[in-house]
Amino acid sequence: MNPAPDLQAIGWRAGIDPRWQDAMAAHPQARPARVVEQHRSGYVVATGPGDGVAVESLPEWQRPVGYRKGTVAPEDRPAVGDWVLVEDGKRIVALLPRRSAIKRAAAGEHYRQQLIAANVDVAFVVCGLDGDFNPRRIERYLLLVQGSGAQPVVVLTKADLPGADPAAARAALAAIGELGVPAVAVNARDPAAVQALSPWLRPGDTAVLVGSSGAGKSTLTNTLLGVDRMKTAAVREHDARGRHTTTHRALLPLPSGACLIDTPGMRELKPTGEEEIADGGFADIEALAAECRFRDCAHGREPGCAVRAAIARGELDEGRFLNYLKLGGEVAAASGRLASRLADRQGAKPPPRAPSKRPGDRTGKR
Ligand SMILES: Nc1nc2c(ncn2[C@@H]2O[C@H](COP(=O)(O)OP(=O)(O)O)[C@@H](O)[C@H]2O)c(=O)[nH]1
Ligand SMILES: [Mg+2]
Ligand SMILES: [Zn+2]
Repeated sequence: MNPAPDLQAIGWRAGIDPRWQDAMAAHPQARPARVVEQHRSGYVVATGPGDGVAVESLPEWQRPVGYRKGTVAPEDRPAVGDWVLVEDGKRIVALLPRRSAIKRAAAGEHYRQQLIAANVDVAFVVCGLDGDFNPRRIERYLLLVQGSGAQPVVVLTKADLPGADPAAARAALAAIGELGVPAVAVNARDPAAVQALSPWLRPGDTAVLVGSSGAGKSTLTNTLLGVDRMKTAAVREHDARGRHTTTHRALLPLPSGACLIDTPGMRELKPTGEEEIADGGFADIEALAAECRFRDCAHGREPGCAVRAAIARGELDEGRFLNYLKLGGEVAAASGRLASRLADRQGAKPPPRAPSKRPGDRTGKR
């Protein structure tokens, strides 16, 4: 199959992923399309720039996500950036395997994952150089992005503000720099300045913007688009935080030939339990910990603790160490919850994954 140039304008890569063959053979009438918007009520897909259509999808993807044995886990349902097969231009019949997925754990009593974006090449971790600048938060984002298959790039916005100090920010992010993660400081409102991101926005690339509300994600999107497509918010002065103005995730083709996914600010970015703690830029702390006298050193008051010694010598930032402990604890707790969910699911009989609609099975109860 020779995809139309239109598909290439929304991130279609040359050739077809060999893992897609089975799904394509099972649905010979269906055509590939990309999920460009995700709403509570359903999906909008496109086969080219600017032609989004609302489509139906499989009933098992429409059921409430709440925990029920045998329901399709949220990370196995389509998300923005996914390639899907669409029949008659109006019905998603299959989700095609992903080359990358950025996920977090959803808040709530039961373990659930939430997909932030799929099939992305680059994740721009956006943080303002204003009062909201927070290296600890950037470490958290990196931890979640590193294992996703997408390349992280830190984008420090508001470099034009009087108090902005890009050099100090880069110094605070030195350990992240050691991982080879670039940090670019920009004025997100300035079209010339945002050209600094063009190495990651080549034709066919898909990038996602992540970062807290008010960081400048929608501003960057608008500047890169050259038009104001996304609503932006004035920052409240007392706490430098913006209001949530981006209400859904959307994939937008850029003039450069790349695609950009803007996301609503995420208040809580919890690890899924699949992360590697060193990916948050903590490899140096892990190396120090290996030098502690006790193998199970908790780096508290144990004698011979190499980590505490490094903090005392001023060689390790204590705030970064505390974040390492906090994130490490969260990853460990989440991986425990993930393991018990997997065990649970193996115990439960999985539902038949019918490719077509099954009328009469609308309640999702079983
Ligand atoms: N001066 C300046 N203001 C910015 C910059 N980036 C974002 N802003 C402002 O910060 C506020 C929040 O930006 P917005 O793009 O809505 O943030 P989002 O929540 O991450 O999408 C808006 O008032 C923007 O105009 C920047 O680089 N420089
Ligand atoms: Mg926004
Ligand atoms: Zn120790």
